[in-house]
Amino acid sequence: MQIENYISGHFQSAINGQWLDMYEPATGEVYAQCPASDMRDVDLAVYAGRMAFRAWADTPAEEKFKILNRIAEKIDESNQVLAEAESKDQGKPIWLAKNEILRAAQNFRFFATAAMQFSGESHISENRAVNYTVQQPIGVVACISPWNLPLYLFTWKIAPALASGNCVVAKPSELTPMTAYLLAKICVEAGLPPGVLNIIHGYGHEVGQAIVEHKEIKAISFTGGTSTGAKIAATAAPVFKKLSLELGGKNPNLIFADCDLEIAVKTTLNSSFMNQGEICLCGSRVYVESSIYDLFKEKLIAAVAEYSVGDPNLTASKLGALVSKEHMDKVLTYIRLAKEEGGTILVGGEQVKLEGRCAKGYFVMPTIIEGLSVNSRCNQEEIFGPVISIAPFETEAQAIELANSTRYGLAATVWTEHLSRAHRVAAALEAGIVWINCWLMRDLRTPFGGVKDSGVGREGGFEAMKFFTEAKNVCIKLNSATK
Ligand code: TXE
Repeated sequence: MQIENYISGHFQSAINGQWLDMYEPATGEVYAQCPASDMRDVDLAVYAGRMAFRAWADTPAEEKFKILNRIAEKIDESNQVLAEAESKDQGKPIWLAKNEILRAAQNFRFFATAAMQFSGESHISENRAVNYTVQQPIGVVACISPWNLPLYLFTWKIAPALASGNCVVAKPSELTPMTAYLLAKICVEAGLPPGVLNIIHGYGHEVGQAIVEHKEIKAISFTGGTSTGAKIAATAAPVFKKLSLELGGKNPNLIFADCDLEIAVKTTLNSSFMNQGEICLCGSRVYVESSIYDLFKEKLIAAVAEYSVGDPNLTASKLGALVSKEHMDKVLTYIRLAKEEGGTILVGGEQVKLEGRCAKGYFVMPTIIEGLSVNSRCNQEEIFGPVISIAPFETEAQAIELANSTRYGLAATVWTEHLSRAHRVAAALEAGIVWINCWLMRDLRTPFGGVKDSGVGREGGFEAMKFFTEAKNVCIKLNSATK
């Protein structure tokens, strides 16, 4: 099976006729191909966006709402098909994919409404002038997304870009292009005008780089690795393109002795290992107040035993396959490094060899490592797999210091029933998102993004609508009373 680029409302292969193989992580087999596009396909897509821009920008907000909401409805109608495709392409369990596809529809529904709510401001200057701010769409913008939550993160960028009146050139990860291709088909069915959204496939360092370099693309919304984000910034900054960079994380999970222990253990299991640990918001460094350290550790280890790794098609599988052989090898290398750095593997630490159709799949046990120093590479670098480190802390101050001890600052989780402590710790943490007594609770109106090496800018709600528009202030002088 060969999937195609979606440009100007049509499906077509790359101009160069090149293809790249798509693997099913659960079986290690090639199951399809996607275009290996290059600069020429980007030129076509940008031209299509330019041709469609004025009509789309001028489309009344209610009409934009109807089309974007229709896309949301069609995503919901295709939930099972999209979930199976996502699971096959990325390796995650189907039950988890179904939830993510639900959230992809919510992205389109949420920003469909934003199209009708988003507006500018006005300022009256002491009766001498009226100022009004217009949020004008930028034109043709780029959305580049990663392989961990493919359709969810793809729609998270595309929906606000379209709702704010832009035309889009979008590139999913070459590791997980399938649901982006299926979304293109849904957009045709929903009546999205040709050229408003253009989806091109291919390698990041080729067609991704070509998108970033294209002189007509004035804003780039990117989610992916910190090193890639730096490369994109180096290309885009000298030509003053707007950048939204959602990058890596190494998120702390602080467990205080006064927490609700059962809930903290149960949620920590998910925040540590959900989606095979391939979520930038996962809490990969667990710090526990020393008075409950042994008890918490014992309960967490016991709970991990229930967290089965298996065929993503099976409902019983909590964890599926990692996204690629290269990524599995990277994660296993970090586990070996952890031992060299003095860590002790409390549970897991091995590749999982399954039988039958998954015998050649990329599976790794959920792994808990104890005894790593705060500055060890395994505590400083994003592993992005089902691997966490655990360690005790003595005081609140020490917990905060440990939490803030990496180059990243994306998210943090705090478990305490002490109200003042919750606010105090949240204020002190270097993170863009802090969850107290919960994890991954998401309100799409809230700002989403990190500090330090976790990125630049915020997505979500009107933050996203502002990113994809330029604010213009118009100041009208009021004539004096005599005229
Ligand atoms: O990201 P990449 P990957 C982290 C995690 C993971 C690492 C690499 O540590 O191991 O990033 O993951 C495109 N110009 N996160 O390989 O390489 C690429 O084709 C333009 C955290 O997915 O950054 C893909 O579409 N585009 C992250 C997208 O960028 C380029 C989630 C992401 O690829 C490009 C995923 C270039 N030069 C990974 N090079 C999070 N914060 O959620 C690549 N791309």
